[in-house]
Amino acid sequence: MKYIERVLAELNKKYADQPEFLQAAREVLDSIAPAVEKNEAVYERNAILERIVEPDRQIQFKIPWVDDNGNAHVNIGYRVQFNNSIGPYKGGIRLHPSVNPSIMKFLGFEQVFKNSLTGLPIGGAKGGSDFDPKGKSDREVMAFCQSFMTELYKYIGADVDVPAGDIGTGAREIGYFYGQFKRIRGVYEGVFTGKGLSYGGSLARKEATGYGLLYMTDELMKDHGDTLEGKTVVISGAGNVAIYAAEKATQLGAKVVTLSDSTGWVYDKNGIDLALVKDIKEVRRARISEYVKVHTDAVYTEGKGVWSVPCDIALPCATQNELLEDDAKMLVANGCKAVCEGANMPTSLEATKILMEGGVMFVPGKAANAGGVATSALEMSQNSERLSWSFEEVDEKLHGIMKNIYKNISTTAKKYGVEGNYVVGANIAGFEKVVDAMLAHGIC
Ligand code: NDP
Ligand code: 2IT
Repeated sequence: MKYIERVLAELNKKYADQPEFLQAAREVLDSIAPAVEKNEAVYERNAILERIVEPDRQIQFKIPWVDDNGNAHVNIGYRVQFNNSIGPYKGGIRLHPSVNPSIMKFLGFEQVFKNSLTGLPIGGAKGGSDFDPKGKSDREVMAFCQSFMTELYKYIGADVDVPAGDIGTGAREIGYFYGQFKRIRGVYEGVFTGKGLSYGGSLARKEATGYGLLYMTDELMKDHGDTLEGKTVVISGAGNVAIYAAEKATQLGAKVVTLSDSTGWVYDKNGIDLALVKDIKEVRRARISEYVKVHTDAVYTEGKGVWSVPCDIALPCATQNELLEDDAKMLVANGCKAVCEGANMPTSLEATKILMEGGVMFVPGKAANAGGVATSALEMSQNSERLSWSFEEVDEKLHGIMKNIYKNISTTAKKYGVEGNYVVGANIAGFEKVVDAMLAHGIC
């Protein structure tokens, strides 16, 4: 595969300082080899790979804001508009101190393939800032969000680029972003998704990523003659994705025994009490350690550790590279049957290899967590027709979309002779649709 190797070598040289982006690019390029091979001459002549790994544009800007003591601060804001071949740019806004150009680019790149897999007309983008909402007052978060949008509004629009939530960006932040956009632009349009229900949000968007992850896991189990009923599930994270993954897993008859945050993790052998977690995380914005103050027989441990708990199914739902080689070895040794990624790229390349070689079924994030952005696209549709669908209607569509994604990635894997390899299936299926549009559009 000379073409892929050349493009990867060039990327490694050009972006040596962007490890997360290189990791995401390597995973995709390595696994699409059988599809590229079939069309190598056409792809190479049209520089398809060189064009697909380079964002259309990357915007970086200054975000000055004032804290409650009157002191000014400056954060960096980003929007990476990666590829709009199949629809307007679409992807979340991450607010976390670790945000940098490499993380923005890896997330934007993944989003291109994920959005393609949803079957809906959305291109790929990502944005964010190194601002940390943790420990800030509501007024400070508002000041930051207004300053962020005062720059970003120039580059987005309902038919141009539609941001949404991600780590650190929830209902509160989206409200402030949307309010400032409306104030500056003077238009009321579906420029954001994940909006509140009173101003154009969609029912079931809050639940969509976690629910979608479980619809995918359910399809996977059923396809292998099994169910979620009675299974022990280990989940990392305690945010939007983790909470609603735990909720749907419980509804489908499984028992979720762990959740975590960046400080530590809880193990509750009786099954996680989700009403309590929602109160701790969604209402009080507190640490997961609060859990054991109520459930004194549950165990709280500082640091990482959820993957050491024996389980049937593991769902990483916190952040990138949170499931590494040793974790994968423990999961295999403990007889874990499936790992489905709720987060974006939570499993390192080495860990993925260990899991797959160890017989663990593995569904990558771009397929498994696509329910969030798919429901965002449903929110865009509702905004366009100025109607709101019922929870059941949206949830049913989400369920159908996740079933289709599973079918698509499993038949694609089969078609290329690697049955059960959902990494290859997802990457090729996502890639082929985008490339088809890129070829149709000419060199642009
Ligand atoms: P939230 O901010 O709601 O929750 C994130 C959770 O992960 C928190 O419990 C947080 O702990 C933990 N976490 C975040 N960063 C780290 C870190 N560096 N180390 C350890 N723990 C960490 O985010 P979401 O639930 O929305 O997102 C979780 C993942 O899912 C991300 O990878 C995101 O990109 C992905 N995703 C999100 C979608 C969505 O619709 N929201 C859609 C598809 C994917 P703490 O609070 O202590 O920081
Ligand atoms: O990673 C993701 O898919 C998201 N954070 C959701 C993006 C969206 O536009 O809903």
